[in-house]
Amino acid sequence: MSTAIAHPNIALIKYWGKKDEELILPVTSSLSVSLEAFETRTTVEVQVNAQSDTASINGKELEGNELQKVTKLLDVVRSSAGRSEKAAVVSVNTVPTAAGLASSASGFAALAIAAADAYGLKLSPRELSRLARKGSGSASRSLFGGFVLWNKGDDDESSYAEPIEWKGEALEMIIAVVSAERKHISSRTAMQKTAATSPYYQAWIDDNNSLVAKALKAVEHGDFTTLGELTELSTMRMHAVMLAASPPIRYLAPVSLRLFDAVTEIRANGQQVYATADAGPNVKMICKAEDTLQIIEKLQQQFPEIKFLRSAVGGPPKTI
Ligand code: 2P0
Repeated sequence: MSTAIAHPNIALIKYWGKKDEELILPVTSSLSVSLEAFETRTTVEVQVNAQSDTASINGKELEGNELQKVTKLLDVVRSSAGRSEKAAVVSVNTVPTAAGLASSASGFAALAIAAADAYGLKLSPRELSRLARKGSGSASRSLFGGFVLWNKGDDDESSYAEPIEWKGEALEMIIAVVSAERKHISSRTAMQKTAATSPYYQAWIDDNNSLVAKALKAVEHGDFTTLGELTELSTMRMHAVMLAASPPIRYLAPVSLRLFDAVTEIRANGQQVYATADAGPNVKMICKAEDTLQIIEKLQQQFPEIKFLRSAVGGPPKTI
């Protein structure tokens, strides 16, 4: 039996689309930051006599497609380990489900680590990031703490995540929880529809790869201004490419855009904060740790109905 804990991550430079659906090889590299405040804790227990795998998240048994994704990852582990026993997976998520933070990233990262350990596979963090990637793309980035680059690569071997050192001041994230509604269209499906129908898709690929290269330099130089500006560009360009799909895919709500405006205004008044949003209406912001409280205060005045969560930059996953 093995238990692992992993943190979610927020992409600053986004992943939006695959060139290989089976191996989950992305069309662009991406760059993220880990969140300390939340975690997924997953236990994998090998079951000698079981006929099939079981999995639960926060006490709820998974079925259908969700269970299939877990079994698929366990099959990869079993095949490498030369084992065939089924497993029981129990996962506890402290990522607030309403926060719009992809729990699939921390979930599949914790599952990859716990499953490899439970079946006796000794894998390096890089190998574990490749394994987690096959469960969910963004999970490859949750194998490390801090700032993380997921190299798109061009095959299973070369598509992995690695940590990059941030040389700047301490940063924090603010999460504006605007909606607890489930997504009307999953990221996976939305990516496929964007690739198939958006006339701007190739431009997105070319441009986002160049943003990754610039963001890497900004991280290496501790240049928060450039990193923040690139984050907003990658965010808006990701939403733009999916808005151009047919039919259009729109995750941002009117309140999301009002939050982006509020962030621009706070910045104009001298505090550095940059906003991003993923496959949902919630807005996440990145700022200097010394400014977090004041920024939340300003936002709270303007948006009394919204709950603002904060998080420091998270560390790497661990086994217990
Ligand atoms: C990201 N997102 O880079 C992007 C930005 C959402 C918007 O990765 O199909 O759950 O399992 O590989 O990783 C969400 O998609 O998709 C995501 P799959 P995933 O964080």
